[in-house]
Amino acid sequence: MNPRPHAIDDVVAILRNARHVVVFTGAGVSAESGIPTFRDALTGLWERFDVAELASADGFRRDPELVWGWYEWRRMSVMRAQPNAAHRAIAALAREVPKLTLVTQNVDDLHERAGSEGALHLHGSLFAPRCFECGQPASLAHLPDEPDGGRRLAPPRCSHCGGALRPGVVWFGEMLPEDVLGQAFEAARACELLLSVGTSSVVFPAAQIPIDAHRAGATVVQINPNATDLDAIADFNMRGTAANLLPEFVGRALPPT
Ligand code: BV8
Ligand code: ZN
Repeated sequence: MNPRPHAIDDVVAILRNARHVVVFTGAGVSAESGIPTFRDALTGLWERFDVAELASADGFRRDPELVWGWYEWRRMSVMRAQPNAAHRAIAALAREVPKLTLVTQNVDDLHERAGSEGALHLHGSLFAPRCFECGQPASLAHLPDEPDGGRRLAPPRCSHCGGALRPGVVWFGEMLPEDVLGQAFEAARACELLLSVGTSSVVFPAAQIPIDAHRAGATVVQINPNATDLDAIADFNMRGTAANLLPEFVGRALPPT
């Protein structure tokens, strides 16, 4: 269902007058680049595992080759994907509004490849592995090895201590990077408008960002084809996809080039 036309006009008017806009993204913003969202990613070969088996330190300790293989498969699919119109619209918006803070739960680099700078990655990145033992950052072979057979892949070894490398993401049960999370909450409490794009709003503390923006008096606009827990507090719930709706907002809010 397309959002009510006047609702888009209202949001465009707010966007035009906002001094500080926060854009808060989840896996849905990369869906139209062909990247499965977090729950979709647990399909196919991995459908018999639950998230705790793959996206947790215990899961990695239990089976490092399964977990490393899953993340390398995801990194490979990101490297083969392209940013979509939603990523590009967010990058264009940042060039036009006085201040834009991009806060993402995503671990892909599609915002950066679309031209966004300084994105706050609450849950880390597929492109910043580190040693599971000593924490030493490591670099990865440009293209991952093709995970063999059932997608199992032995993690490379740390050059410093010989420990296994782990993905540079925040797993369930792990703390988010404190400085990044602090900056995200600060922006949420200072902005006039927060656009929540493509997130199920179920994972905390990230899901607290739009709630704090709302409590601080910001207008909260949600873009998602489905209902989420954020529906209850969003001022506008736009039922649609990121690559369709964001370019429309941005196109109407920005002066014609
Ligand atoms: C922590 C990186 C504390 C890894 C991820 C109860 C209350 C509060 C907390 C908890 C609680 N119970 C458990 C917890 C803790 C837990 C949590 O929140 N669990 C949830 C399940 C309840 N949180 C944690 O563990 C966090 N750490 O709390 O530490 C602590 C305290 C003491 C000591 C130590 C620690 C850490 C959470 C981070 C986990 N890592 N990602 C990786 O990527 O592998 S989270 C991961 O799942 C994603 O990053 C994403 O944020 C989240 C949800 O995944 P998805 O649903 O796929 O993605 P998304 O949410 O973005 O949803 C997709 C949406 O897009 C859908 O709504 C869909 O409709 C929409 N969509 C689809 N297509 C489109 C679209 N939208 C627009 N356009 C489209 N085309
Ligand atoms: Zn090490």
